[in-house]
Amino acid sequence: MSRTILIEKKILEKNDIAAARIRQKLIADNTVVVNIMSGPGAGKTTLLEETVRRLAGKINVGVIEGDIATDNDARRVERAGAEWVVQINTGGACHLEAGMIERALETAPRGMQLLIIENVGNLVCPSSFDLGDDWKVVMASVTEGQDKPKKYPGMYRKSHALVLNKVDLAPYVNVSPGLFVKESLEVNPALKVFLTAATTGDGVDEWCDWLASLKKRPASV
Ligand SMILES: Nc1nc2c(ncn2[C@@H]2O[C@H](COP(=O)(O)OP(=O)(O)OP(=O)(O)O)[C@@H](O)[C@H]2O)c(=O)[nH]1
Ligand SMILES: [Mg+2]
Repeated sequence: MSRTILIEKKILEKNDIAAARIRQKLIADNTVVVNIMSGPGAGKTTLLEETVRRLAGKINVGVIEGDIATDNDARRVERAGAEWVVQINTGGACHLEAGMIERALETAPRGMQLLIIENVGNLVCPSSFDLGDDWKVVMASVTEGQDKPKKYPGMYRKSHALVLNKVDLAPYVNVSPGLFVKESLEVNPALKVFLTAATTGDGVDEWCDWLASLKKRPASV
């Protein structure tokens, strides 16, 4: 085995051990963990702001924000009313790792029902790292173009749901949301699909209903 592959294998093994510890820790409170991944700027934080506003008073939601730099996203979600938010700055790494989530959880309150993790904006690396999550969500925006699901299939294959955002812009960028969804389902037919315009709120209620209905998945799945 070449040295590069060996090092990559070791990094992923270390990550998996930390992810297992996270699952063990969160099982006590039955906290459902959702990992949202997308390319930069698809609208993750905008959707989270709307989500936090809608779920306030119904579900106890915590948020972990992942970015290379700045705490802008944590401040946005906090302003929207999130009870517990932590910003992770990776300092250059293009994805979150389980060890980072473990450290962030040290200050988490008890009784969190839903933990939403916004991963670093990147369509490739984040899906390789288990964060102790129960549900993985790939978010895309129509402005990326409908060829992206097949060009970046890994994240689509590993996800349970697709949020196709910025549908309000579809007429201006010559993209068909229906075709985008079709291309996505050809990569992963099991994806649960949401069409949203996070800035206008379109489709966000359906997304929030789904989040509120989620159960923890067995650790082995
Ligand atoms: N027209 C339109 N603009 C949107 C929509 N959702 C988000 N935006 C805009 O897209 C830009 C990026 O949104 P963010 O929510 O910061 O995206 P993000 O995925 O969190 O970005 P990173 O965390 O940097 O990867 C902002 O200017 C938003 O106002 C939408 O549904 N329609
Ligand atoms: Mg963001």
